[in-house]
Amino acid sequence: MTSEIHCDSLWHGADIVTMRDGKYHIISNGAIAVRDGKIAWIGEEANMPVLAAAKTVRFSGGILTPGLIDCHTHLVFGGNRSGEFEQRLNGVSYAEIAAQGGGIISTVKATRDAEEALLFEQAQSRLQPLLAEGVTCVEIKSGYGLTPQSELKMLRVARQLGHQLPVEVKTTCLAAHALPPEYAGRADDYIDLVCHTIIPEAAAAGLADAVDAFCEHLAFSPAQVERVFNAATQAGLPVKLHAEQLSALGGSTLAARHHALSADHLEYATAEDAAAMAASGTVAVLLPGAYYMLRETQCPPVELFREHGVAMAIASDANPGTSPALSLRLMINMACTLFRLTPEEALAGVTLHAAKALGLQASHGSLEVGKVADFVHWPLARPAELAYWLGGQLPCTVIFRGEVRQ
Ligand code: DI6
Ligand code: FE
Repeated sequence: MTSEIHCDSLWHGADIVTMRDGKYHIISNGAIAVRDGKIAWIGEEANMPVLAAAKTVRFSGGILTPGLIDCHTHLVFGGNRSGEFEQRLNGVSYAEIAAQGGGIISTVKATRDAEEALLFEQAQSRLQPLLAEGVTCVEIKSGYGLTPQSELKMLRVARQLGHQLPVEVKTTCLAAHALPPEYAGRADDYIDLVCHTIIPEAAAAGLADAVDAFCEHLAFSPAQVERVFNAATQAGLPVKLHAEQLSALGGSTLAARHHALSADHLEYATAEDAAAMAASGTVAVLLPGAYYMLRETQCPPVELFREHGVAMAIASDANPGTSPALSLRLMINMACTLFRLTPEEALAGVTLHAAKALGLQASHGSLEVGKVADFVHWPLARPAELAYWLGGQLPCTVIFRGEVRQ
């Protein structure tokens, strides 16, 4: 006797790029059955069991991929720095701009001054283009408030975006992003504030899913980052780190020692860092937008990450200073052209490996039974097209938690 499987919806008529194990693993003429927002069955349509589906959607060809995941953004901020971008291209030096109160501190000032509602509205307008190109999950960091009050304000805005828009949002407390001007010359005192007040308050309010820091000569030292990590662990939060972006300080090895979900940027990472990250399962998040905007010349050591078996993710790093990027698909292209990832590696970088960088690999990032039914239909011949087309808007249908997203 055949037992019918009951489900809410059935999707078929396309090839499925599952991204299981971070590989394409294509199912030709596939079908996906969804129940309670999760994948109840997936496989070749020809092998489908008897299904009673409340709704059936038939695509005429094309491919289905997991929903795209942007695992590193700073989407919430006040103002923007297009004026500085223009000044620099007109020959004004970075030091002169900084002396006029420009750079990251100008974003801190604009973010502190902005009402929560305005921050929400502006972040939403930057998030929309990401959603339109198939993003179903996004991480958003604080880090432009740098006071308990304004860091929590940024995190509340990030949470609200997740509550009001059809997208999964993970929030990260990046209070240790830059030294606020009122703490000039007293970095350790500011780290005290981060460890004793900002992180515990963000954690107690349920506003942070992780803690991040910026480990660099112009930001915080490995010793200061270690204090931040210890505070995060005490608050029960996993850690991540901006590491080895401009110089090799061993931040990624430090992150690995603290079982970090990810170390991000990594242009200057070494073989030792790669080995440490492999041992701890720390994901290497590569950010080609920042590399491009800063006209960096040293690429992250992709070959070392491959050799050591470090999972690589790709993200937008959307921020007003070094990566005003509003397209994750453009980042996929740049990861291939600038960093020499294969299109398959780059797609894994915005699906399974991005999920892993957020601690979500058990529920997101690939199309498998039991995972959340977040997927995208693209009227494309093969997944490499996602890496190939440069800019523009590819048509797509986004299915979020088992429902078509309008
Ligand atoms: N790395 C960066 O490149 C940015 N932050 C970071 O941690 C810079 C952010 C900014 O300039 O606003
Ligand atoms: Fe960043």
